[in-house]
Amino acid sequence: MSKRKLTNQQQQRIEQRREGDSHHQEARLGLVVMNSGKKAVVCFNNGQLQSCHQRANLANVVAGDQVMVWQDETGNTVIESLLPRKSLLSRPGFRGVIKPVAANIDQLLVVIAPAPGIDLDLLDRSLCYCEWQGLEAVIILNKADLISGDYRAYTDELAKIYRDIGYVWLETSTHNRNGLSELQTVCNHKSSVFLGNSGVGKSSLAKALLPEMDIRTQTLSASTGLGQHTTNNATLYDLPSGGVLIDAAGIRTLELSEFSIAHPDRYWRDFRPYLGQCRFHNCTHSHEPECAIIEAVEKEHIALHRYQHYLRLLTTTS
Ligand SMILES: Nc1nc2c(ncn2[C@@H]2O[C@H](COP(=O)(O)OP(=O)(O)OP(=O)(O)O)[C@@H](O)[C@H]2O)c(=O)[nH]1
Ligand SMILES: [Mg+2]
Ligand SMILES: [Zn+2]
Repeated sequence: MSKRKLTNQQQQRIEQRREGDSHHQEARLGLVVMNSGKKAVVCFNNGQLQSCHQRANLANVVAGDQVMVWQDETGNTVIESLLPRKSLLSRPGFRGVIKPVAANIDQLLVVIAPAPGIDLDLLDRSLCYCEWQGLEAVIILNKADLISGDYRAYTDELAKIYRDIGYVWLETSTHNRNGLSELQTVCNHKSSVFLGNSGVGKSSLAKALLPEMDIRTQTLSASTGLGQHTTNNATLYDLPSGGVLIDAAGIRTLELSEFSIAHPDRYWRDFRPYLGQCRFHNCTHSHEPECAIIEAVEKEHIALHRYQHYLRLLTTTS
C-alpha cells in the first residue's frame, strides 16, 4: 500500500527543478479525466486536454482527482502531486484489494429499473455506502415507460418509503424522455456517478445527459493513443449545464462486506430516530429483547425489506 519514499537525492533533485531550472514552467492545476494505467488525461482550466505521465511514487490518480502538473526538461508533462481528496469511490478489485475508482464525487445516482427487475438490496447497500462515506444519494427509477397497473402501485409505495426517509426519488425514461430535465437539475454543479445493475440504463441515461459524450470519447482515445478500450476506465465528462458526470463503467454493484463497515445501523436513515432506545446499549437489532428497531419494524414504521437488508449486511460483515 505505502509507496516507496523518495531518497534524499531524489528529493533534492525535485527541489532544484522546482526552484532554479530556467526551462521549468510553473506548475498547473488540472483535473484528471481518465487514467488508462499508463498515462492520465488531464483537463486544464482553459479546457485543454493533455496526456500526462505520473510521477513513479505517487498514488494512482483517478477521474475527478485534482493534480499539479509540471513540464520536465524533455517537454514531458508529469503529474507531480495530488491534492487532498474530498471523497473517494472505491471498489474491491483483484484478491479483494480496494481500488480507487473516482475522486471528489458529491453524489451517487443509484439506478433501478423494472427490467431486469428492481434490486432493492443493492439500492439499500448503496444508500448505506453513501451515508457512510458522506455522499449524497439520488434514487433513479429508470424505464418508467414500462410501469403500469399493479406494478405502478408497487413502485409508488416504494417511492413513498424512500421519500419519507429523506431521499430524492426520480422516475426517468430515456425512451419517452420523461424525468430527464429533473435528473439534469439534480446533477447541476455537482460531481455525480451512476451505479446500478447491468441493463438498468446507466449508459442510456449518461448519453441523454451528455449529447457530446461520443465526441469526448473519441478525443480521449486520440489523445492517449490507446484506443476505445480506455473508456473501460472511469471517465469524467462535463455536463452542459455545469457539473461533471463520471462514467465508472465497472461500478455495477457494491459488496459492502469488503469495506468492514462498523455499526451499519447508523447508516440506515430510518433507524436513526430509534437508536439509543434499545434495552442494550450495544444492541445489534437482530435478536435482542426490547429492541426499539425490531418494535418499529413490527409496527411498520420501518419497512420490512429495509430491515432485512440491514440483517443481511450484519451477517456478511461479522
Ligand atoms: N423501455 C426502456 N428501455 C430502456 C430505457 N433506458 C434504457 N433502456 C434499454 O435498456 C437496455 C440496457 O441499457 P444500458 O444503458 O446499456 O444499460 P447499462 O445500465 O449501461 O448496462 P451495463 O453497461 O451492462 O451496466 C438497452 O436495451 C436500452 O435501450 C428506458 O428508459 N426505457
Ligand atoms: Mg453501460
Ligand atoms: Zn436494537
